[in-house]
Amino acid sequence: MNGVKKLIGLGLLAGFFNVCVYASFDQREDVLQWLDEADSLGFTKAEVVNYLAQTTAKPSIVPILRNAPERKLLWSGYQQRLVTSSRIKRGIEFAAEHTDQLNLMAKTTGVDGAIIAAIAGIESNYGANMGQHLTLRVLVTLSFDYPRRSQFFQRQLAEFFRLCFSQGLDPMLVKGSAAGAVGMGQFIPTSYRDFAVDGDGDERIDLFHSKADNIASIANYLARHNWRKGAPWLLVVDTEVDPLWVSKKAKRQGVELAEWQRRGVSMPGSYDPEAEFNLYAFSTEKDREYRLAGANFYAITRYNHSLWYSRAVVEIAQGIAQGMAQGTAQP
Ligand SMILES: [Ca+2]
Repeated sequence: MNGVKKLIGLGLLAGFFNVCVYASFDQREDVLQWLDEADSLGFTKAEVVNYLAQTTAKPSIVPILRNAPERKLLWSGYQQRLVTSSRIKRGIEFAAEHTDQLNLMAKTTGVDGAIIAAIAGIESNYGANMGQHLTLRVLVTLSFDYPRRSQFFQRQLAEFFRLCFSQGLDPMLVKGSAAGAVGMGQFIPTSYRDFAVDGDGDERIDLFHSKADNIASIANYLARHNWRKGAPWLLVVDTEVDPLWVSKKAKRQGVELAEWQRRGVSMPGSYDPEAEFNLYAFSTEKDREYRLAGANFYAITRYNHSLWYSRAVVEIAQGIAQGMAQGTAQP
C-alpha cells in the first residue's frame, strides 16, 4: 500500500512539474517488456509504441478507484443516492423509447427489459454519460502505475488494442470510465470481447454509437450468466431469520426454497420450491433488511459483485416495470 501511495505521490508531483519525473510509457522497461510478451494486439508493435509515446500517465485515476463510495455508507445511504425517482422516471422514458428492442430481448434471452434499462441507468445514466476519460490513458496508467491490479489491467489494455484494431477505432480517441469501461453498459475490454453482441443487425458490435448493440449486449451478458426467464429478482423476507443464514457475498449455490420455508422464512408469492436462494442482509440506520435472492440476482452480481449495486438495479427495475405497466394501461 505504501508503494502505491508513493507512486501516487510521485504521480501528483509529476503532474505538478509538467511530467518530468516519469519516463514516458514508450521508454519504460516494464512497458516494453509487457509489449514484448503480449500476444498479437492487432496493431504492429511499432504502432503500439507510437500510441504509448503519445500517452501520459493519469495518476489521479488510482485514488478514484480506491475510494469506491459504497465502502463508507450504509445500504440506505447508497440506496438514497442510486435509487432516485428521477432515475426511475428516465428509465420509464428509456423503456418507452426502446420498447420493441427490449421486448425482443425478453423474448430471445428471457432478460426483462426493465432490468436492462436499470443497468443502463446506473452505469451511464441511460447512455447520457458513458465516461469522459481517455480509455488508453486510463488503462496504461492502471496497467503500469497501480501494482495491485496491474495484471488485470494489462489484460484489459491488450484487449483494448485488439478491440480498436478490429473495430477500426482510433485508440487515442476512445473515451470511457475511470476504470476503462465503455458504452452504455460500461463494458471493460474483455467483457466487450466476450459478451458484446450486434443488436441492430449491421454486423458490427459498436457500443460507442449503437443503443441497440448496447441493449442487446447487456441482455446477453445476463443471459450468459444463467439468467432464468420468469424467475424472481429478489424476494422480501419479513419474518425472523437466524443471522447465521446470511451470506455476506454473492453466492451461486444456495438453499432450496422449500428448505427456507421449512425454516419458517416466508415471502409474498409462490415460486419453484426447488429453486435455490441465498439470504442477504442490508443495513439501514434503524435495522437490517433481509432478502432472498436466486439465480437472477446472482446474474446481476456478475455485472458488479456488490450486493448493494445489484439490489439497486432490482429496485430501479421494479420502479421502471411499474411505470411501464401503468403506461400501457392508459388509453
Ligand atoms: Ca451493430
